[in-house]
Amino acid sequence: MTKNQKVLTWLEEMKALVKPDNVVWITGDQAQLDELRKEATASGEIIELNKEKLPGCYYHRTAVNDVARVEDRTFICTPTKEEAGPINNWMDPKEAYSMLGKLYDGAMKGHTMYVIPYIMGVYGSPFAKVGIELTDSIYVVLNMDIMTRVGNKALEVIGDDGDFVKCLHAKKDINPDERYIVHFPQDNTIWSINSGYGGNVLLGKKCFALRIASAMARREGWMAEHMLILGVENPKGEVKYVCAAFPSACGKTNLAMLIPPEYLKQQGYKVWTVGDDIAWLRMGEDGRLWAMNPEAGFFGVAPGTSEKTNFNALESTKKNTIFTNVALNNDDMTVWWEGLDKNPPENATEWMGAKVNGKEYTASGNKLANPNSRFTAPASNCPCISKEFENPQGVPISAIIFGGRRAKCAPLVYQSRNWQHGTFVGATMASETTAAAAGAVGVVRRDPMAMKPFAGYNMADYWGHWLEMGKKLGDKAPKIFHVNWFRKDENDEFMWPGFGDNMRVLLWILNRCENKVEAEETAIGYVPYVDDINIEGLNIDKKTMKDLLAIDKKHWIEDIEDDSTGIKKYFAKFGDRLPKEMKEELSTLEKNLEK
Ligand code: GTP
Ligand code: SPV
Ligand code: MN
Repeated sequence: MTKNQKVLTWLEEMKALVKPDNVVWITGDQAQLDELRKEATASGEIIELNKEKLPGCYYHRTAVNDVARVEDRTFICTPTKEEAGPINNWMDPKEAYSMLGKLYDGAMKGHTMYVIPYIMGVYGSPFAKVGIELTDSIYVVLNMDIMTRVGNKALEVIGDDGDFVKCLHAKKDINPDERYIVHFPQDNTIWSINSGYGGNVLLGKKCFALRIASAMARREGWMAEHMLILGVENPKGEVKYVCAAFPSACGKTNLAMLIPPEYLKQQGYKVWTVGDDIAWLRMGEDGRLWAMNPEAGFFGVAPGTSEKTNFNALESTKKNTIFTNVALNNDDMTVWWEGLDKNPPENATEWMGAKVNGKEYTASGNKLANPNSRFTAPASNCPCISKEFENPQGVPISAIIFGGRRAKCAPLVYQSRNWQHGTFVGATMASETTAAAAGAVGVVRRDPMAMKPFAGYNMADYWGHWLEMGKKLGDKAPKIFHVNWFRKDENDEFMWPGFGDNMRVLLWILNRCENKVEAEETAIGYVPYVDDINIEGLNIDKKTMKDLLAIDKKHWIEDIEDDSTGIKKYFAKFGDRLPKEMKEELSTLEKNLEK
């Protein structure tokens, strides 16, 4: 398959460790993948769905204890603990290899090991990078085929001597007590064991394209970010691109594929999707910041996805898609999840595998689909995929948007004063936790740049790297904004309609980038004048808009001072490594709030 000695040597070592019965190289050939689909269907690992309604689609359930990323079992194994920083789990690399080596010993006995060479990024792009994942799971092979560019062309990219990211995954026995997702940034190596769920095992995604890549990016002077990339086309046909970093299950896929409200559609506005989860950013020859989506598919949250909320995502799942942990409609072999429509199937199988009457089951408050159930869909299925999706150079970025779930505090949108302040806005982001990671849901936690679970090195150094990038970009740097679609009123209801109507906020952002609209300078940055966010056709009054944009100094001071989640407590964790610019920005904010 390859003459690359680094690949062959590593493969021999790994074979000796996990001792598979045989080894199969994934070539990227469709006939081979078809055979694997047949094999996994025969064994029950996947179930083929309705050939007419969902051609090429399959259904899969993971173990009940294995339905989300496991952040407490995710490790960054840098030579010293300080390099991993205070908010990553750390193990000494030698100890980690030795401890895990024992778990992997013979883990693939009796099984086939699949060797998946894959490209993160556009084939032929100078910014693309290659990984090779070894796995004992056909489900992983089929998902990687959708999410990345797999097969011989990846081997071609690394050639006889090129480097690659070494990824080892074994399902073993899905024992949660021995589940580990471990990264060795110095060795470009990822070891994952005892899981079969998404972000824990599709090692090109969070493990490589964020944790390992963020460390590479710092060494090489670029950025790997948990960001969607979208293009807004105006009626003149000009397209401006923005990136947005929201924590897991906080609306990236939805924003990336949004359909503008009627009044804007009629004027000719359109949104094009370049990526929905990860962006690799670097300075282009023109001095601007350019973004490329390293992925080839969407691993999207199913619940809440409907024709109304995200038509384009739903359309993307109509063929060649894998559904994980949603509910099955046994009558016509289609899928269902909460929020798809109001008709749960009567003859259903819920996500844990029990046959239930879906109507009665949901009526008594049970969920048919796991809240973190997902679809794996090829990006090429997406009706609004950007024509720049395959552009090896990526797209130039006008604005970077941060955001999270904040019932209080953060207004609908505000703009930072400059890159340094914007870096502070990103660094102090907080959000209520979601089902995308194992653990409590709805708890406010700091999630800087939506990268808390994904930075492959010390977060303080990561902020330093952001500041460095800002210096390099100078006045060509994108403008930095913060949004909050999730502000709630006293009845605990979302105040902002969200979804397609977020376009109204995007337009304010782009107008700011082009100096087309004034804004009010406040303690936290620039906030829109109420009349500058168009509410035509919305069931929202001026008073609500005012509330959505209001800055309650009390909440902001609390956000800084809070004993458990406050910014001060948070920054203190990083000790001397905290960039001085972040301290400066904090004291500016405090002074502004006192006024
Ligand atoms: P990951 O794939 O985990 O990184 O998530 P994501 O950031 O892509 O989130 P996604 O777009 O899948 O949205 C997650 C959940 O938030 C879904 O249940 C959506 O229905 C909901 N959501 C998305 N956008 C909005 C919005 O503007 N308003 C409200 N209220 N909910 C939203
Ligand atoms: C996320 O949790 O941010 C995801 C899903 O995009 S996973 O691939 O599981 O990380
Ligand atoms: Mn994500």
